[in-house]
Amino acid sequence: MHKEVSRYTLTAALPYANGPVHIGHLAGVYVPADIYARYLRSKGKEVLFVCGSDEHGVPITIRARKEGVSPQEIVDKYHKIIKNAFADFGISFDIYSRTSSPVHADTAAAFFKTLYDKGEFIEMETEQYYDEQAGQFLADRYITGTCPVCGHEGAYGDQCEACGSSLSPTELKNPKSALSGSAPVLRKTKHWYLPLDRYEPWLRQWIVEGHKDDWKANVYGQCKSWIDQGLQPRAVTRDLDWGVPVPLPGAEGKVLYVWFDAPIGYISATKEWAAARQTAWQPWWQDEKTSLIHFIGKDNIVFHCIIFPSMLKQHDDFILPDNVPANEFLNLEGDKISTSRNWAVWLHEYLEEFPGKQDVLRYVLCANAPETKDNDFTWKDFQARNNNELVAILGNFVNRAVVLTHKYFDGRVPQRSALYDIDEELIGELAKAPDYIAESLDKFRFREALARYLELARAGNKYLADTEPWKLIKDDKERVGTILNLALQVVANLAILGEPFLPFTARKIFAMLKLENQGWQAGGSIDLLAGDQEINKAELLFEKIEDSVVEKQLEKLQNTKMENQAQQAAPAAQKAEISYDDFAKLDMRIGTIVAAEAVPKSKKLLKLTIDTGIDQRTVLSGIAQLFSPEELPGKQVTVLVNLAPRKMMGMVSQGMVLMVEDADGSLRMLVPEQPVQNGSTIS
Ligand code: B3M
Ligand code: ZN
Repeated sequence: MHKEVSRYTLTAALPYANGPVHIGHLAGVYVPADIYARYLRSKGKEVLFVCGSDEHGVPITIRARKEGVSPQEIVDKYHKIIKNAFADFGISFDIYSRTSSPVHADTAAAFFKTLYDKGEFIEMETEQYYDEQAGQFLADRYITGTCPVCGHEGAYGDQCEACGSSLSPTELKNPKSALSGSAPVLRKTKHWYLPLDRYEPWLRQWIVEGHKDDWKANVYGQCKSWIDQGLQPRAVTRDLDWGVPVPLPGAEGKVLYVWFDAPIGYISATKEWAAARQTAWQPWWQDEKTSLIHFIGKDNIVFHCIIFPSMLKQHDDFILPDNVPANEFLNLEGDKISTSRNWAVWLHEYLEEFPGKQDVLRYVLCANAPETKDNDFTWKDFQARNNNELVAILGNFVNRAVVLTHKYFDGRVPQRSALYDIDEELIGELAKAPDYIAESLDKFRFREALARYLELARAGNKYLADTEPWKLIKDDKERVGTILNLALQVVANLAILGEPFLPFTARKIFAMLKLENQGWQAGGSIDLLAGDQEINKAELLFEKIEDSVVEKQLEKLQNTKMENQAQQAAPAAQKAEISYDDFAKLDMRIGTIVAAEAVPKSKKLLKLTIDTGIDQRTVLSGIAQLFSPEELPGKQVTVLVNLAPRKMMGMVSQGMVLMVEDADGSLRMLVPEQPVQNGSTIS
């Protein structure tokens, strides 16, 4: 980005108010966004950091149905929980708003109306599924049926979770409404579409050519492939009774599509913030010198990089995002985080179990952030990072410097005298630290920034270990004074430079040193603390986490797993009887996987080449979540070899790998207990 920037508008994805937030949210979006916001503020930049609850859309109505309450009750409940959790973790939003607010309804409706009046929308009448018993049109998620690709019976109107194919509701076989269970009928309905196809040349120029070098590779790659595949008009309205009403005559019963209104929520939140301060909101969204940056998870890329910018562009008086540093996903103990399976570490629960340890979680999530690929959170790693890094390096160093100052100098910062080489080395390292860390932050490389920050604490720790002031104190108090002076200056720097990452810890260090945060630019200095200045007693920053604590957390997860299994419906009922001849028609054999590769655009499928003993053939199998392609060659599997070839994702699958479905829905491969010759039959 080469433009002159005089202020920053930072947005963090608006979480759906349909459940509490967990570590995946924090690691993917809110911790990096908060670090960035704090960093810019520390640099003296003008920053507005906005967020709020996303309270519209089908995710909310589905949750309400599940809990048997109204959508309003759902969003009221979760808005409060989410807002508190963010505040508890020090996520420093300037405003945390909500999309059910009146200012948002007005802002979103006006935005729609402006585009409508400019003739930007296409009006189209299509046929959509309608539930006659429930008396309403059905959102994609409210329709289930048999997947046309893999035959899975519980596929949704927008996606089959078994094979990963993205679907449209009319492709489902035997569609059923989730509202009443009845078969839906097709009815005509009118909607407004944003003609993304028309914006393609502009999008190509703006993103593909314009942001090749400054957007993260994962973000740029996704955008480019969307654009290369050709964009389609997108409906921006829905037949639903929950949302912002479409502000047109004759549009009763229609609301704005949640992905149309939600990003406008960033603007509404800004308006609300500005109104409360009686200042203007416009500079934050309409001044070319404002840098707009969206922090999101990877599943929101298309909305923030293609659809919302197109809306802003057509509105014609808004700035566009300079960057959209989206992250990948965080897993938990090797398994995808899932709200419905309660496979998560919930923020409010963490705080109950680890009171006062917000920074430990912030630290671990940043150190492990899924920046370039999906990553795994494990309790063992949490413990190791706490014990080996926060306690042993950062905490230990700060503690030693402060304790020794009290022991030898009555709690006053000693004066410095002659400097030795080892001192100059430390000073050199300190001097470069602010730019060194900033270089990573400016590129949204938060893990790297944190590692560089820890290097400074490590250098301080090593400095004390090498100079051994406790051995010198008897003979050379003056030298010890120099050492502790420098050590304390490093401690002060650790507070300044650590504040974006570890705000609670930084506050404690500032209090110990009786120091104000003078901001990032003051970093690198060895004159933050004046000689003879009094400091407070050492306060414990971090404490060791014992094995028993980690084991308790693992046990909790294990219980979740077992509860999930117990909750699963009873084993499926026995199917209709068949004759032996029916069975004998199945040609099932053991084969060996000779090659495996990912299938582009499918999260579930892998393309396997299997030696069946009869031939080598291609079989597409929905096991991508279970295995990476590298670990498969050489494994034996059971294959139904005489299943009619089927086309999936543009390839032909000649057979089916047999799988076992566990009670919790997880899949296992069915393999012989000992290797057998390829082609061996099952009977
Ligand atoms: N609520 C989706 C999500 O939580 C959506 C983000 C809106 S950002 C404008 O992943
Ligand atoms: Zn399927």
